[in-house]
Amino acid sequence: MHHETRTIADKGEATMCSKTRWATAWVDSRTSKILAVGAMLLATTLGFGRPAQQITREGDVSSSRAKMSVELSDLAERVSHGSSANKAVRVIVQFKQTPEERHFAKVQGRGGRLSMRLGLVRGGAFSLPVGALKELANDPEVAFISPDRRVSGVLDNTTAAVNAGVAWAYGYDGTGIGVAVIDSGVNNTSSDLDSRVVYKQDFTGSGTTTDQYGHGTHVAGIIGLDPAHTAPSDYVRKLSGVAPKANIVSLKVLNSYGIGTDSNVIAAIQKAISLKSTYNIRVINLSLGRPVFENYANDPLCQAVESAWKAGIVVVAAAGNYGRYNLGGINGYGTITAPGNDPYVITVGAMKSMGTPDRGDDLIASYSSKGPSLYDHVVKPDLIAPGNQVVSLFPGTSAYLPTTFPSTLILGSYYHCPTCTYTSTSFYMLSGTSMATPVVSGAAALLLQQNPNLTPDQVKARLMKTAYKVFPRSSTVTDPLTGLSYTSQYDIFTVGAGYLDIQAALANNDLAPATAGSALSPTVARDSSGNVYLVNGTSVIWGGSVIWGNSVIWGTSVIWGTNTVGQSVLWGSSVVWGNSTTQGYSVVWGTGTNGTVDPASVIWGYNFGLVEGSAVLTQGEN
Ligand SMILES: [Ca+2]
Repeated sequence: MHHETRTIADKGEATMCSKTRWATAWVDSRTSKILAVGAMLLATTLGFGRPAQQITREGDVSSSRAKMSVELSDLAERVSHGSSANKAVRVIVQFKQTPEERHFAKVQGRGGRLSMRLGLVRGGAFSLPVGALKELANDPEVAFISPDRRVSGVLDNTTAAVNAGVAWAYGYDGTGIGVAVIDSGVNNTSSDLDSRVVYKQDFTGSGTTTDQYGHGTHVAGIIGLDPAHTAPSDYVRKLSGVAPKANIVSLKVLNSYGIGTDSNVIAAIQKAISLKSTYNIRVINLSLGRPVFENYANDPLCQAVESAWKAGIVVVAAAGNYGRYNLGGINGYGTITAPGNDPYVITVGAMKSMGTPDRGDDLIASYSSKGPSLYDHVVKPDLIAPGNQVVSLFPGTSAYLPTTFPSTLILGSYYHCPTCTYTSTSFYMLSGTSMATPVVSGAAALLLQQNPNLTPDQVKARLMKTAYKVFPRSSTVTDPLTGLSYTSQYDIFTVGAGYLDIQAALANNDLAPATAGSALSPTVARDSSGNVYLVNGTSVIWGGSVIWGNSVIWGTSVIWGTNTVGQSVLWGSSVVWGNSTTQGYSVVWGTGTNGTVDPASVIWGYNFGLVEGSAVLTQGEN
């Protein structure tokens, strides 16, 4: 079972995971070629050792090989001499004719357990002892046996895009690392997470630690969902969190409508710091935010997260979902939310997996908030990670989000079986930088498991330096409801240092200085000509293109592409660069009327920008 938790369907991950995935009969393409050669040699040897007529007879060893996929064939060879012959493997058996009961009985007679009939391929899916593979393949009525290969799911796409499978293959799964999820609570009704929610506390005054909104459970699942416990063997998709053995500390600060207050969040951060040694809390996940009203040095929410950082905790915060805002011609620039505007934390924007595990087709979500931060002009986000249309844990049928927005619900066909038409009460789908943030939190947990001595700065610098930096120059999406188009540039204020790559981060040994603040996000300044420059300040590691990529940084000048004066540089609006807090505030966040901002309210896709925020959360972007 331990190995099976690491399986993911993506081909690229299969390549990296082959060594530890043998029990589930996965091999990489390179290995299978080697095996194929070995199998041919073996078959030839056997052939020479037998009368010629047996070579072609049904039931011969060589014919049984021909009727099994190469990975199963090799698996069967390996265990035939060992004690693992009774170990079950999930297979699809195809018969030469439409199977009748006697066909299924044949498999069951060899210890197979039928999990699903597959009339379309004249066969069925079974769990079968490895030792029975050869015999079954020798059956003249059997056409072919192959592993019941996993297809990819959306969370699979999420973990695949950031190369999480490699971490699992190396044995990094978050074991022993505590992640504080400061959110709407975590419902651990599913044992996918159950035993690892090690602490719960309510800060909202609701009198319950239950996730009444439905957000925190989903977020916690992206970090720590472990499919090993509950996903039955007949599931066609197994969804896994990024750090599926991490412990979760649930601190509830958002009420049943997803609203909380600064004070609740600050109290929760304080609690997380006080519990740090008890639960080895090394990461705080903040998939929440509210508008920026003042410099981070004054903002109490920012000061609270800085305290956590000083206490040695990696703080990961959402960038915000306001990247489509264009009031004052800002094109979504200057919309990073607090506390994501704080230079000490890791701020995360959202990519779209495009429904595939390969990251090559991934695009930025146009709703992902962009930097620089208002007033302080901090370069944000720091990283981007998959956050669009992510399937994760369902909070229960009475929670606000799934009840209010049926579009978030998914069918059993999504992960259970192709013909399962029931509405899932195990998983559902949400979108936004809220979902991208826990992907990075999970990654931080993996890095800290690998090297517990890393400081928060060192974790941040490692993740940023090793982030994938190959992007298109721009992409455009049209909202199907409004017909409005949004063009995203892949610049430093949109994608930060790049797309999270866990494989690259784990393989890297570079250490930022242990000096506190060594990975402070830099600030930028704009001269009278409109040129934008990095201001490195006390930071010592942001000097060059290593962190940001050549296409966005040249010297200390922030450029986009190769054309520094390109007409399509969108972030020129003076509003974003203004030093007047009232000017910036009123344009970016609006004042009064519809969408009134309550300064005391920590909002997330609700109060301010209610309609758009909700649409992002519940539908994402195609
Ligand atoms: Ca993809």
